[in-house]
Amino acid sequence: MAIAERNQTGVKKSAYGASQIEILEGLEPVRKRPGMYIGSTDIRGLHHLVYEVVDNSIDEAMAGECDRIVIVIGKDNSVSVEDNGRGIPVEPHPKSPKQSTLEIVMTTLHAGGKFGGDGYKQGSSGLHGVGVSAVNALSAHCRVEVKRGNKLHMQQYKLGVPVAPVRVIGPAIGTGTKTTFIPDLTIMETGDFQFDTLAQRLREMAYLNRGVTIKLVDEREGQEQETTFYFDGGLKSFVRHLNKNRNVVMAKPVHVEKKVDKTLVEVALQYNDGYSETLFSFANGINTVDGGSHVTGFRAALTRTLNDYGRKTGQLKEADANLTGDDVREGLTGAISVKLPEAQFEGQTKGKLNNAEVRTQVENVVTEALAKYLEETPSEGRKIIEKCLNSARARDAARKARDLVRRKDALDSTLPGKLADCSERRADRCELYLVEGDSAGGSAKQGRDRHFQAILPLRGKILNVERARLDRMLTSETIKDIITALGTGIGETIDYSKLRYGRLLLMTDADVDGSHIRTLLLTFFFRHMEKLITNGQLYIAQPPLYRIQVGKQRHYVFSDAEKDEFIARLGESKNPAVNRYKGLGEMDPEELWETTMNPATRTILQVTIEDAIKADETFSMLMGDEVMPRKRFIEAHAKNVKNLDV
Ligand code: 0RA
Repeated sequence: MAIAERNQTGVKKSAYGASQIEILEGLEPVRKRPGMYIGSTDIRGLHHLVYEVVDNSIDEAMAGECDRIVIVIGKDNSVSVEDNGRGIPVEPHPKSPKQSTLEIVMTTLHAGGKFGGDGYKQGSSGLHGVGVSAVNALSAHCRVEVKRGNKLHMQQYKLGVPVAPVRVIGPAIGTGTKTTFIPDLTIMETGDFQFDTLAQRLREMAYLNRGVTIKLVDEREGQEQETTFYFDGGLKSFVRHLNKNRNVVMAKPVHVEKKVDKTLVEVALQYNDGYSETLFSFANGINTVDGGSHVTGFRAALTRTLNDYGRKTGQLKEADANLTGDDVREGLTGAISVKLPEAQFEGQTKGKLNNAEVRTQVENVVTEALAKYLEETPSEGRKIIEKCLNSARARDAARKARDLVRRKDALDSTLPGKLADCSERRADRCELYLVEGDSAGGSAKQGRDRHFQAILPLRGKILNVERARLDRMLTSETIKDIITALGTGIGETIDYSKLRYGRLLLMTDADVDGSHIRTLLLTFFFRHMEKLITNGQLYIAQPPLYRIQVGKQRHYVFSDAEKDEFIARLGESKNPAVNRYKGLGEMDPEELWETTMNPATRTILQVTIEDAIKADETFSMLMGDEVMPRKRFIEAHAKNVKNLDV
């Protein structure tokens, strides 16, 4: 047994081994400032602990030494990660001959990297490889078992401090490493691992490491479940998955994996007949949300290769302008992964790859693979170029439509006739309600505070088109009215400084039509005025579903469950009059003001970019040709009003 003493940070120190003290000092900073090492101590940080341990096994898989990783959430709220790699070395470390390498790895900050040779280092969610020692430091209890040289070695730790030296506890067949930890809840705010969150990230890791089986098991009482990820196709499987609700233009994704110098480049892409781009990029397993040199190289290759090919086949005529980057992005689904020894990240969130050499490496790999694909499958090549030409034409038409909107603006700066504007002129104090239907629009106009609230009624179906694209959206009178009312213009020349309202509120009925209109509007804002969303200026108004009148008192509730609860609480003697609103139009101006517009009493939901992305996905599903998902969606949502927030 180790004799424990306390230092000033409350870390219990084991008293064995003089050299130990130095190393223990090494883990103190992690417990002092956990946020610096794992991002936060909330649920995200908790999951980060798991990813950190899994990353080490992924490193071993990347080295080609491991093809199976099993993660188990235990009954005791522990997590164990087991792999069939070579096992962390247990031999004395050359630089510290009295200590097992395993112990140094577990108790020294950043030790992982030093022992990993010149392999690629995997990283998690923006915090790159702080090492399993950080997890150890933040664990009430941790245990590592290593199968190596036909022996099972083991060491245990408390708060990162070894309980005893590494020991052999039995024989072993095969090799591998198993790390089990229970987070220290005096530092971590929660120990409640979320199966679905872990599964999502592990799935991503499986896509990025083809041929590796990743299994997640939940053994906690009452929530027993498991899932296994294995993707032989790597990023090709990923792209197929992303396109699963869309109509693809190519039978199979183009897929290439190639090593250039020390960089491993993997790319998969497949066009669909939609109008947006879905592009994921990773560097050493980290999702590079802000792109970087690998994405730049990819885009350059795509534009150049498609132009070259279009010219060669004659689909692109001499008089035609080159396809632009935007033209080749429409309907593109792609995934890029690079693995390199010294990845450099930049930006606030470290989400952008900075290594300049990667640009040409990716560009060359993609150019070669794509040119070959186009040569070998000319029928697909033709379809892709045709699609890009369509995008170019649409962009041209959109430009003309936009000019029209602008010219109209210049000649006649009057606001839409249906707009009931507010009297306040300072945009940041103004709100614009976009209201479904003329009748609700009328109530809103009467009920509002005209000083700062403006109303624009939206009549009927906003867009009665099967396939909404920018040019068609812009021909919709309703969308033109919205753009004119907002004052920003649209497209490349959009000017947010001209925005006439600080806040935009979508007010639609709680039925299928309402949800359709809301999905369309969210998609429009997501695709054409994304900044309104990222600035947090877009909201969804929440009109009540029921009015419950008891005597002279009126109460409003927002769901069936709330209504049932309210009535149950009233008890037997009361006789409430319950009124279900079929639409906003049934509310009189006072009710609309009180429940949905008065800042003091209303509930409004801020639209996040995730909401908008979901709406965009729903939109593409609703507009797509696949009938079943659309039918299922409409059936599911016709019943359940709560889920209409798509
Ligand atoms: C460096 C060298 C060797 C194995 C590992 C790292 C290793 C680390 C981890 C962490 C989790 N699972 C792991 N599996 C392996 C072994 C080198 C050799 O045997 O020659």
